[in-house]
Amino acid sequence: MTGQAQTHAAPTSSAPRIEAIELHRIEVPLVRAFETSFGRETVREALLVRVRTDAGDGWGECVAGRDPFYSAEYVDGAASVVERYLAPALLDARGTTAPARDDFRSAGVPLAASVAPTLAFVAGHRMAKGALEAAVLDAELRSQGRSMGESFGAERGWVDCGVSVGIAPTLEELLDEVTGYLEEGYRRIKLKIKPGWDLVPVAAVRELLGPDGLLQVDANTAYTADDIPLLASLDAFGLLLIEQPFAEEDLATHALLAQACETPVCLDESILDAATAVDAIERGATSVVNIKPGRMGGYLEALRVHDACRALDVPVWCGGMLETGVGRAANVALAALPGFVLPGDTSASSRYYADDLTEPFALGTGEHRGQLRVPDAPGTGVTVREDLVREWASAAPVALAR
Ligand code: OSB
Ligand code: MG
Repeated sequence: MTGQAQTHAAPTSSAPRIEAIELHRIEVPLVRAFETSFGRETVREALLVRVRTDAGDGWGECVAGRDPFYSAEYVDGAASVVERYLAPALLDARGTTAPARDDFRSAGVPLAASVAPTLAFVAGHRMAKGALEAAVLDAELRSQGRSMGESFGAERGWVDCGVSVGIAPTLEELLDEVTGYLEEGYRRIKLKIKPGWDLVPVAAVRELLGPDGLLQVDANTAYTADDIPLLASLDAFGLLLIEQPFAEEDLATHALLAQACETPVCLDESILDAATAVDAIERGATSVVNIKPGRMGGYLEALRVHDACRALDVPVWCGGMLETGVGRAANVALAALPGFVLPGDTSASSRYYADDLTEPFALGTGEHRGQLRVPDAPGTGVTVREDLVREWASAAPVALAR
C-alpha cells in the first residue's frame, strides 16, 4: 500500500459509528475568583459532550465561557448550536458522507477527521465544533487502544507548566498569590493586565521572581494603538511575551507594536486556524503563538497550527480556558509536542478546582517539579466521574440519537 493510500482518510468500515450525542451542562465553583480585562468569574459554567459510538463512548469539553466576552462564543450559544445544528448533522452523517481532509493529521482517526468537514456548513462556532471533535477523537482513540499523546506525536512524558494569574484586588494580594504558585513549583507566571493594572504589578512581580524567573503578560484585547509607547516600556521587565493587547481583528496594530518593542508579541484571540496563524506571522503581527484547540475548532486544527508554526520556526505554547480534567488531559497531550517550547497555561487541577471532574492533575516533584505528566492510557487517558457530572449539573442533560 502506498503512503498516499494510507493517508487518504475517508472514514472506513473500521471507524466507529456515532449512535448518540449527549449534552451535559455543569457549574463548578472556582477555588478563587478569576479576573481578566474582560470580566470576573467565580464559577466555571461548562458544556460537556458525550459521543456514544458502536465502539464505545468519548467525552469532550467545550471551552466557551459563560459570557461572550473573551470571544463571540458563549456556553448557552454553544449548547444551542450543538443541539440544533451540529449534533444532528453528525448523527445524520455518522461519519460516512463527508470526506475527511487528506493530510497526515487525519490519518489514523478517520471518524474524528470527518467531524470538521461534516460541520463546515455552519459558520464559526469553533468552540462548539471543537467539543464534538474532541469527544469523537476520545471515543475513536479508545477503540484503537491509543492515547492522545501517541496519536498527536507527543515527544515528552512530562510538560512544563505555567500559571495564569488574574487581576487582583490589591498588589499585596497579587504578590501573595504569585508566591503561593512559586512555592507549588510553577515554572512560569502569566499576569493578566489591563489599563491601570500593568507597569506597577509587572514591576512588583519581576522583583519577586528575580531576573531569571519566566514572566509574561496577557491583556485580552484591552489596549489600543495609543498605548504602544506604554506597552513598549514593558521591555524593561524582560518578559517572555506580551499576549493579545489589541482587538482580535487588528493584526496591523499588533505588527506596529512588534516594531516598537523588543518583547515578542503573541496572539491568542486572533488565531483561528493554521491559515490565520501563518498570515499573522507573515504580517509581523505575532512571533509566538498561543494554541488553544477550542478556539481553533479542535485538536486536529491545533496540530496543524503547531506544524505550520514549527515549519516557520515560530515557538508555540498551550493556552488554557479553565478546563476541567477532560480538556486539561487533552491539552497536556498536545503540549508534549516538540514545537511547544514555552511552558503552557496547563496548570494543576487545584489551580481552579477543589475537586476535578476526572482524576486530578497534580504537579510533579523532584525533577518533575512544575510539570504535569502526559496521560498515556487510551483516548484522553482520564475517566469522567459521572457522579460529579450529575451533582454539578445546572440543567437536565439533552440526549440526541439517530
Ligand atoms: O486569554 O488565555 C486567556 C482564561 C479564559 C479565557 C481566556 C484566557 C484565560 C486564561 C486562563 O488566561 C488560562 C488557564 O489557566 O486555563
Ligand atoms: Mg490569552
